[in-house]
Amino acid sequence: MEAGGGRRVVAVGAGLAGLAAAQRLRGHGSLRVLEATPRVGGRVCTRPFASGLAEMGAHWIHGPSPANPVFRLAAGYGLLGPGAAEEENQRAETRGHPPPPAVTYGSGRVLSPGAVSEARRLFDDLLAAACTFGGAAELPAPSVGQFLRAEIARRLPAPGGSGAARQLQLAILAACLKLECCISGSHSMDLVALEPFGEYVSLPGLDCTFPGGYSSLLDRMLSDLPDDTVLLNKAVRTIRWQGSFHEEGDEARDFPIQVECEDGDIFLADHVIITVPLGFLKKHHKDFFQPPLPEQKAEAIRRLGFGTNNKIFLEFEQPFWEPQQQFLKVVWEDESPLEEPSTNLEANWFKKLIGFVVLQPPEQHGHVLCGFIAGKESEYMETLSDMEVLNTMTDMLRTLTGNLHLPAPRSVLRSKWHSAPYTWGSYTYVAVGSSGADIDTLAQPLPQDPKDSRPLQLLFAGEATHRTFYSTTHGALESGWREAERLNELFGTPGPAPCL
Ligand code: 6YU
Repeated sequence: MEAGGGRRVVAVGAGLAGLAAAQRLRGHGSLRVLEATPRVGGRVCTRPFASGLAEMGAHWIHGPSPANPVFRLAAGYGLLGPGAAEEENQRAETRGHPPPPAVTYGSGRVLSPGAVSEARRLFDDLLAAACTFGGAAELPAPSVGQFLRAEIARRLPAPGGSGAARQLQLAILAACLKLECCISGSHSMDLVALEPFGEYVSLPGLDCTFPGGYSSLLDRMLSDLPDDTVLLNKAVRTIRWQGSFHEEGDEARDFPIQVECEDGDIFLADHVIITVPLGFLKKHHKDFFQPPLPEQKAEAIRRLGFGTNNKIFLEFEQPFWEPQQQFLKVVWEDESPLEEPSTNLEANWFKKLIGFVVLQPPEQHGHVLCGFIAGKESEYMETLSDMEVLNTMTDMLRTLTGNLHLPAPRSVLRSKWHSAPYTWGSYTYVAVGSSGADIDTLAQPLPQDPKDSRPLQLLFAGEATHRTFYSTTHGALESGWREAERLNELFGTPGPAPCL
């Protein structure tokens, strides 16, 4: 049986959005999900490392609470640890930051927790203020970064008394800005638009991880699909739409869409759900679609931001941190958000690293730190060898801890999302010059005319198409369900019961 009484559906990409769409269209026999790489999951990618697992992409369920579809699905599958089920955890408002306890290293010493939390409180207040400009007639600055820096200059005027205390506050605020770059996946917060910044919705709940790895969710979703639904190593080269492509055989007929793969395979379809990352669309949309996308959609693709956030995992023989410490933060004491950052990537790339999450529990993972680094420095890191990264991390940690004999890590593993040819970056942000409306435009199906006799030829899903949950797994999941439901409605067939 073919989808919706003979209609044929292809989904491009088997990340969360692609598998979510397949999940909701399940039962429609002709559905095919074409995935370029040898595995499902896309930016959800769990790898073995040390004695445990390393998440190369998505790490946490951000806001694990009933409003989060990833949380509901994972909990329904029984994939979460006992902590995640506690109602107290589900109510916590953390805005996505890893919880304390943390230690903050300055340049060769541990910084006073009081000084760190004073600066952090100021930053959190400013960040909350940055979320209040939705629909404002006049903006104090075009970008989040410019707004924050102007406010920092206003709140911390040039010193009368203790210049050293002010410099420390500025250095901590510079580190807060770098953390925000990782969260937004942008090189600088000066690239992130101020007006729509508050549109992103943070769900309540203490961020949690998957004890069996994030990929356990994708594996589970895949196992629910009929065999042969997902075809791996099947990179799509061109999608020809608004055409008339004839198929011979018992039920010979014309299809409006021809999907051509890099290996020469051809799939004819009535509907294609495109879930490739925005980074891929930015690079390839002109040749990927024939005819090309309407100008409005192409503009949205150009305007929206897609930056890099990478991880560096370091395995140690023995921990140099205390057992209760879960986050090692980094502050370079001579830095300030009021000065231009260094552009010498070769000499200073490592200074963009915000710190390390300690993978828990050590009985499962060994003694492993997971560092986060965003932006051009992160992209430069991808060009280095493992040994160069390991040596730089060792030198950096020796400088930060003041222990020149700190043993080097035993091994290193890092992500390289910027050079991944089917991703080209990490996740979406709303860049200066774009707005939430661009996300909606990207999400609109084609052809635009709802009265077209062959409607919903191209449908668009993926995290970049979710106006309030962009950049997250729950945004990706919900977008896949959304586009499947759009087709189910057209077919007049309800999808399978939603998973919880
Ligand atoms: C989250 C988190 N997280 C860290 C890092 C990264 C991401 N995210 P996919 O790319 O998965 O699938 C598309 C598929 O298409 C893929 O398999 C391709 O191979 C395939 N494809 C491409 N071209 C093709 C072709 N031509 N033919 C066939 N196939 C093709 N999200 O919830 N928690 O902790 C993190 C993190 C390093 C890289 C993350 C996190 C983002 C998610 O991973 C991501 O959104 C989804 O997996 C995407 O799924 P998809 O299906 O759309 O695409 C105010 C404000 C702030 C806004 N940001 C705040 C939130 C911060 C986000 N959190 C990030 C933090 C971490 C650590």
